[in-house]
Amino acid sequence: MESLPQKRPPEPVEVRRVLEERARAAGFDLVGVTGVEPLAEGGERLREWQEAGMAADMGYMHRPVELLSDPKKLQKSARSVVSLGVSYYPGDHPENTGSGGRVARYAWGRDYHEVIKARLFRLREELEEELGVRIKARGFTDAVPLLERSAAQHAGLGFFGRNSCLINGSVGSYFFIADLIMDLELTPDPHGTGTCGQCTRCMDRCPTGAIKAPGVVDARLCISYLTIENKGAIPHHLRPLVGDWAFGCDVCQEVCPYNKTKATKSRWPEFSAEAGKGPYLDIVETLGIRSEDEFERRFAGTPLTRPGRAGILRNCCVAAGNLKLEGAIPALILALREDPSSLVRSHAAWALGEIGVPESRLALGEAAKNERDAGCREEIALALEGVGPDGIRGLE
Ligand code: B12
Ligand code: SF4
Ligand code: SF4
Repeated sequence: MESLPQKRPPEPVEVRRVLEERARAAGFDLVGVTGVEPLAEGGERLREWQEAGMAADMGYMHRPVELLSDPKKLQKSARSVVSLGVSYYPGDHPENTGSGGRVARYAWGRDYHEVIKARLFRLREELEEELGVRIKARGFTDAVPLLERSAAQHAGLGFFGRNSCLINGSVGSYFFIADLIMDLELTPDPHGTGTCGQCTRCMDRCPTGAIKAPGVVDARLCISYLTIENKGAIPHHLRPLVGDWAFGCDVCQEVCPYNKTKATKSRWPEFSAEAGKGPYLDIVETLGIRSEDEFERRFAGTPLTRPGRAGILRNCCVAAGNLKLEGAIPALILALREDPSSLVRSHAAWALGEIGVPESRLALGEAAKNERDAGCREEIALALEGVGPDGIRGLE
């Protein structure tokens, strides 16, 4: 039987040109390409990070270094890694008027996983059409086991800041990284370069001292981990340092001179404050969410579903305690009495102790008699110790 004429694969340099054009038209701010060789230096740094316990209990970050640093493990036939950057910068937080739980900028709008994935698939289809070839590709952002910052640095998207974020000299660091691993050969880009110079602002200003060395963040101390990935209690000694952050943390990016001068607002409407929950959660309102269904109804389609209902309420308790939010006392008392989650009840007890007015002491005393969970009873006792018989905090 006569074989069909084989279509010649397009030249790598031509594919690179078409990619650039299409990716920019699709709204990506940064486009780069690298090969599929293992990310050796990133892998080495990952190994040290894991061995030092800095991955905390994030199961997916304990996977073997060989897997996380090798794009070919994700797709055997892969020949190139396309790394894309999209700015999510939605602007700066307005002043907290006193009752808000602060949300990190990347989470103000719609869930970026879904939003970006849809555009990645469209981009692949457009490339197939324009180049006239079938492309086998995997497209993802923040969802599969690959050192995305390392791959992006290899692809020329930027350099590693001391805060460990990838910084681009023209747009700063408020951008998501997305990847298309493809079986098509493209001309690679030179590695990203740049430097922090003498600056150490992020290390000096991190509220919890989580940046242990340049480019090394100990997740166990990072507010982003504590409020998002962490499923359990926020350690007592760290609670006061969390401040009013209710989801994530931007401090090490806010202080960065690259962001002060280069951050430009995202062109994607999905990442604007109006598209999602915006810069603050209403703490009192959030503390009243008692069921998973109601939580889903309010937060579905935003990144805030990640820590789950109990996680978000836990965070709001901590923010209320740190803000000494007397207006939240009735909501905290209800949470302490009625919430089905012991995680929420114990953090509500802590917050009431922090606010430390006679009303909180009464509520804590009553809860001490009725609480069945041993961990919560301990939290209540600690909170009562802190608030003297007159309702004034006595341990400061
Ligand atoms: C686990 C994780 C976290 C953890 C741990 C963060 C950390 N720094 O390790 C926690 C929950 C704390 C977290 C927080 C945040 N995250 Co996060 N996170 C990830 C995830 C899933 C893996 C990161 C990882 O591999 N960590 C392990 C360490 C060892 O790797 P690394 O931090 O990337 O560090 C690299 C450098 O050290 C580099 N390196 C190599 N050579 C050299 C040389 C020098 C000189 C230096 C300095 C570094 C360096 O090698 C390492 C390995 O790649 C990635 C997505 C992904 N799959 O990659 C997103 C990701 C890193 N997160 C992201 C974001 C947006 C955030 C937050 C800003 C969210 C927020 N506002 O709360 C914060 C930022 C905190 C911070 N300063 O890092 C973006 C970052 C985009 C960018 N421009 O850098 C990513 C890439 C997700 C995405 N697809 O967009 N995150
Ligand atoms: S995100 Fe916040 S807590 Fe984490 S390293 Fe940056 S400043 Fe520190
Ligand atoms: S704040 Fe300074 S040290 Fe930190 S990442 Fe930005 S430039 Fe680098």
